[in-house]
Order: sequence, then structure tokens, then C-alpha cells
Amino acid sequence: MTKLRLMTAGESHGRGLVGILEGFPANVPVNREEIDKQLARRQLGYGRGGRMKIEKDRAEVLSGVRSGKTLGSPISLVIWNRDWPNWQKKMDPWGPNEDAEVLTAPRPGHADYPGWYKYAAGDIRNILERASARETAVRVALSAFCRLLLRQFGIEIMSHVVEIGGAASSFSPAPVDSNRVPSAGELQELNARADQSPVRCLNPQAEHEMMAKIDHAMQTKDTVGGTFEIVVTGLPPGLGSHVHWDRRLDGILAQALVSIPAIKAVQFGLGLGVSKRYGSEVHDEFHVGPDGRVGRATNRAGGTEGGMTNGQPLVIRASMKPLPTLMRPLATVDLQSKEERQAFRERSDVCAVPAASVVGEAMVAYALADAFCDKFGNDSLEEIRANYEAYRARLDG
Ligand code: EPS
Repeated sequence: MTKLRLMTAGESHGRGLVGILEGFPANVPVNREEIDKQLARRQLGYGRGGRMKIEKDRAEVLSGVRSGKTLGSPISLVIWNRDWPNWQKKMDPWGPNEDAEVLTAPRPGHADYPGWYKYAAGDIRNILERASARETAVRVALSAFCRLLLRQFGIEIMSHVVEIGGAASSFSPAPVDSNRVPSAGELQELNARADQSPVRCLNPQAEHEMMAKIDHAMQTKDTVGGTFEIVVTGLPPGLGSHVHWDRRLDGILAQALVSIPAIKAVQFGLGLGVSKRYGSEVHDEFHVGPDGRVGRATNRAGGTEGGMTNGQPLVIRASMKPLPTLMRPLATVDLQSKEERQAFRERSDVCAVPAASVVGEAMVAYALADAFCDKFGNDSLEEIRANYEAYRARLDG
């Protein structure tokens, strides 16, 4: 059952973004640097548009924290939009917003078309402002608390980009046809190294090819998508549950990832590969290791079985479509006049896959922290630790 709730509000070009994280346990040590670090990571990436030069995201925590520790009360924060002075005349809550052109021709692939009808919008800006991936900044800020909680229990999350526009890297810190478990330190180091790469790719040759794909998209006024991989280590077996469909953790993780704008597919472990192999080549057989413990030689399941973590690294891939705002606009229809037109052009990103991988980490951190609190409690860190240690003793026994 869901213990945590994460809510966001704010328009992309409004005054700012706000968020609330509710149900988060008390007494978890937290720090501003970690939140701002995660926000800065999300702003990186080759192929971002002009907006990221304007914004320098910082979270102002308004509640739920005292003397660097959480209180158990709702955590709320605000991220101010630096771009606001440029948009106030178009977006002011009290109008008159006369400077804003009324947009009536939807961009194919965006929320514009269905949103126009659902919300009787009359102006596509009323839809696109909230559909914008700007909102993911708040998710990243709030999930920094979740990361810090998970880290208390040795759970580490990293991500890297494995494909952009068909240019692919075959590297993984935890290949699914092996039982390699990277240490927490190695994952931290790899994540820091990915942050140094303009496309968050850990293979130099593939990095070069990915950047060429983005360059081509820029030159041809197009956009390009890709795939990122998330690896999580240190998870105990038994988070999530097999007993009811909405408690299955793989389903919850998939929803968390597909909720990121433009994500179209999520794969666990071998992913799509499961449909190409026989069962004997897909399932991870058990054996007794030299230490007398139960082990596996492979991790093709990607860390979940029966909707629960199985104690192996979580290995998830998520794929993002090319962003639907093109500088070479696609064909569309004016929804008022029904005339054929070109979609409007609006400043945007050519490629946001590197940023999406950081948002992916955030959503996975949130979903895992929720599952962790579901199993071990969500009142205080002390209570969670006692419950966790009792469970660990049973696992190790
Ligand atoms: C976005 C369009 C661009 C991106 C934006 C998402 O913004 P703008 O329309 O202001 O140029 O930069 O992403 C962010 C602002 C962000 O913080 O990630 C869109 O239409 O989804």
C-alpha cells in the first residue's frame, strides 16, 4: 500500500514550481547540497535548448525539515523559474496576458490535441505549460529525500544512456547474462563519470556517435530520442508483493517511469529479449555458492520476480521518443478553422535523454522508498531500521 505521496504544481513558464512529499519518515538526515546536486544533474546534457542557460534550479525547502532532519510532516519546497520575468506578460495569473499569441494548431506527439478537448482549452498554451517536462525538476528535488533514505540502508541508484537515435553502447555495470554486482562505491563513481559525459554515456565510442546523432538532428531541425539504463544495488528481496496486481513492484516501477514525459517503453532485465529465447535461456537458476549462500549465475529477470525484488541488482531500461517540438514543424490542423497548417515553433530541446535518465533515477528512488516504507514502516528512521535489521537477520539466518 502506498505510504508516500509526491505531488507537484507549476507551469513551465509560470512563477515557479512547488512540490509536496507526504508520508516521509522522521529523523532522516538530509542536506540541501544533495537536493541541489540532483537538480543540477538534471539540467545537464548535450542537445538541451536555451532554457537551461537561463535556469539554475535551486530548491527552497518550506516545511518538513528542522536542523537538517526530517520531521515526519509533509515536506514542501519551491523552485523559482528564473525565466519568469520574460513570461510574466504572457503568464500572469491575473492577466491581461495580451502579449501571448493564442495557439490553436497542435504539435503531433504532444499533449496539445487531447488536452485541447479534455480541458476545453481554447489556447494550446493552457495545456503545454503543464505538459512540459519542466515539472520533472520538482520530482527530482523531492526524490532526493528518498535517495537519502535508501542510502541509509546501502541502496544505491545510478543511470547511464545506452542509446540515442540508434547509436548504442553495449556497456552495463550489471550485465544481465552475468551475476556481476557492482559495489555502491563503483555505482557512485560510474554515475559521476556519466555526469561528466555530455550524453551521460559510459562508452567513449558510443558517446561520440550519440553526439553525432544529436548534431544531425540540430542541423536538420529535427529531434532525437533514446534509451537509458537504471541500475540499483543493495535491495533486500521482498519489496513489492505478488498478492495483488497493484502491489507488484515491477508494475509500480513501470508506471513511475512511463509517467516521465516522452517515455514510451520500459524493460526489466532481458526485457524484449525474453520473447526470443527458450525458458532455459531466460530464467536465473539457483545454486549454492562457495560461501554456502544461495546464489544465481545470471540476472536476466533484472532484479524482480513475482512483482517483488529478489535481492539481485535492479536493471531497468526506459526509452524516450524524440521530443515533439520540431524547428522543422510537422503537419497539423488548426483546431478552430480546420485549415491545414504547420505546427507552431517553440523554443525546446533537440535531445533530452541524458536529463531523462536523471529523472528516471528520481522516479525509481521514489517508487523504491515507497515500497521500502511499505515493508519496514514510515514513522521514524529508528523504527524502520529496527524492522529492517530484524528482517535482515532472518535473511542471513
Ligand atoms: C520543454 C521545453 C523547453 C525545455 C523544458 C521542457 O523549455 P522552454 O519551452 O522554456 O524552452 O527546456 O525543460 C525545462 C524547462 C526543464 O527544466 O527541464 C517542454 O516543452 O517539455
